Amino acid sequence: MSKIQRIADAVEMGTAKQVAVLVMKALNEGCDPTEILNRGMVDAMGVVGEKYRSNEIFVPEMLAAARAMKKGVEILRPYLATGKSASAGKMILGTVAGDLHDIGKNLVGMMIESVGFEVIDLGIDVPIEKFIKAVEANPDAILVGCSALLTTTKRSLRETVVALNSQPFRSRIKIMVGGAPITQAFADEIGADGYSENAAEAAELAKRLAGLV
Ligand code: B1M
Repeated sequence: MSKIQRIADAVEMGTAKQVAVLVMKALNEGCDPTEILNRGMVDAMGVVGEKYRSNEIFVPEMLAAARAMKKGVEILRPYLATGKSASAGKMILGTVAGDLHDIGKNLVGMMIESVGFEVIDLGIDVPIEKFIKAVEANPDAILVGCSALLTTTKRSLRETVVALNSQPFRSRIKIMVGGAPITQAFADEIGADGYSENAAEAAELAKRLAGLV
């Protein structure tokens, strides 16, 4: 069995300590950090999602897998982030109200930091007012990123973007959105400035929206 497959199995099993050991080992043996992340962990979470959908596993197992992936991402973080100085601008980021998923949002934050932005992460289940207050409290913020993972929280994402769009600070910020049920068409419909499908694209989009490329 390959090293990457062992990591994927440990993520699926939700054994965080084993994930930590296997990720360290794979890095020491020269595996590509992006490959570990995508093939070892993101793909494994896809399998976990499928198993949940077909009632093979339930929420506690899904939670254990999420904890295991987070442990692996913690170890990968210094290898994925390039450590460029934070000079590209400031971003406010959060998962919208009603939604507790944060692995994807955290990866997006990490990738955006790695291209030089300072990211203020408001966390999960972020009410509209908290996004607004954060932008007001950070007059140098130029980007707001909102993540939504549930079909049911697409509505919350819409309400958040609509509320941000009506604020006096709107002209100084760009809003980017993402998450598994979100599409470019939905982003356009709710009045966001940009959408990206994954964390790597999110970093490129952030640079574009900030006028850096
Ligand atoms: Co939940 N969950 N979950 N869950 N969960 C999904 C999303 C689901 C698809 C599983 C399934 O049914 N197959 C399903 C949603 C169905 C739907 O709405 N269409 C689901 C459900 C139903 C639920 C609950 C309702 C279950 C229940 O309680 N009955 C519940 C809801 C809780 C809530 O939020 N209110 C729930 C709970 C949970 C846990 C807490 C147990 C746990 C989350 C733990 C955590 O995040 N800390 C969990 C997990 C782990 C998942 C799955 C298995 C994995 C999510 C994940 O981390 N993916 C997920 C199934 C799946 O995705 N295959 C599932 C890996 C991650 C890297 O990908 O998050 O898509 P993703 O992020 C990507 C892109 O989307 C994009 O870039 C990221 C990185 O490449 N992206 C952005 C994300 N945000 C972005 C923002 C951007 C740009 C790009 O700009 C700002």
